[in-house]
Amino acid sequence: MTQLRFCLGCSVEYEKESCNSTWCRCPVHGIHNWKRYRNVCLKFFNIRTTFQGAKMHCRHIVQGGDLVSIHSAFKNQKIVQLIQSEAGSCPRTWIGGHRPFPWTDGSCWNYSNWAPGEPNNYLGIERCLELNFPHTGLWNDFRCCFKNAFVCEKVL
Ligand SMILES: [Ca+2]
Repeated sequence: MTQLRFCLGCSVEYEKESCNSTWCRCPVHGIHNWKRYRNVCLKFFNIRTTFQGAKMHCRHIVQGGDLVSIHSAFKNQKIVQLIQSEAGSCPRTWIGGHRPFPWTDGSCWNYSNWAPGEPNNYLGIERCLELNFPHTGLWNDFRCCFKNAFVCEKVL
């Protein structure tokens, strides 16, 4: 059963109640080994770089690319699953949130999965959003200059 979740002023997020654990091939010409999740193509980069470096990489590697934005618990779970399958672990990973937390791709902020006590903006310098800290699947605001792995997304 498919549920439509609308977000005013932003794109429509399609959610599915049941989870198919297999990934579809991404149909975008010129990018290889990207995974498809509903209407987006995803790629985990197990390369440690700054938030800005990660964002620029996503934008340069494919037209319309950006750091991934997450709008549901289901998608959060899929991203964690992607990272685990590619890395064999759950490293700290940049996703496309930047204080005051609209997503870098311009989509609306309608979901979050902050770790307890986060976002704490520790020392007033935590402006970027990482996944998998302090535990798998949870979010933390952190220093943008820290070097993390990252996940890119391209909307189809
Ligand atoms: Ca924090």
